[in-house]
Amino acid sequence: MIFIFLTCAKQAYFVNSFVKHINTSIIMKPTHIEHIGIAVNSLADAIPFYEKVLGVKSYSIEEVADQRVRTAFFMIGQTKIELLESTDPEGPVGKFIEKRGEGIHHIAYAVESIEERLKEAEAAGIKLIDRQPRRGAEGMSIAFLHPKSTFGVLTEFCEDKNKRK
Ligand code: CMX
Repeated sequence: MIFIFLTCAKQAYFVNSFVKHINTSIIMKPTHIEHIGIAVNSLADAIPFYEKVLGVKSYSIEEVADQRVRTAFFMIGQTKIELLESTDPEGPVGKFIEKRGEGIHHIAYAVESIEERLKEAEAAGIKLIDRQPRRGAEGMSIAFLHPKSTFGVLTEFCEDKNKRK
């Protein structure tokens, strides 16, 4: 009993010390995971795994010149998989693959009122890559938080302004 109590107390101590630099009174409440971005060397090589092995059809292939990537999207439930092929070795995905190889590149959360969410994130002490949203794939408004502020995970906020009432 004492052992369980000590273990729980130790865990609570570590969790508290881990998050103490963040203003935890801010609650952004993403509605869902909009997509998971996966960096690949080649869309042509990666798409067959998703289509033939997982059995999900790519519904869109789009170049996002601003981000120096070509993307392929798959819908799985409410969440998409976004494959990212670099169009420039000096772009964010080109550099990522050069350093780390293929793999999970970012997680995108669907949020409402993205401009407000960015202000809140900045107020919470999180380093922003984009202080203002920009246009991403599928016409979404997107903005990134720096992975050094988000425990090593490149984090994207994403809002479909066309869905706004
Ligand atoms: N996830 C986690 N860490 C990452 C990362 C990622 N995706 N990309 C880079 N890093 C880390 C690097 O490993 C490196 O860490 P160390 O200092 O410990 O080695 C550090 O961040 C700096 O990396 P870098 O290679 O020097 O790259 P930059 O600082 O020039 O850029 C980043 C990093 C995240 C600021 C840049 O990639 C960026 O602005 N990303 C946002 C835009 C983007 O990724 N667009 C592509 C997707 C677009 C879409 O979905 O449509």
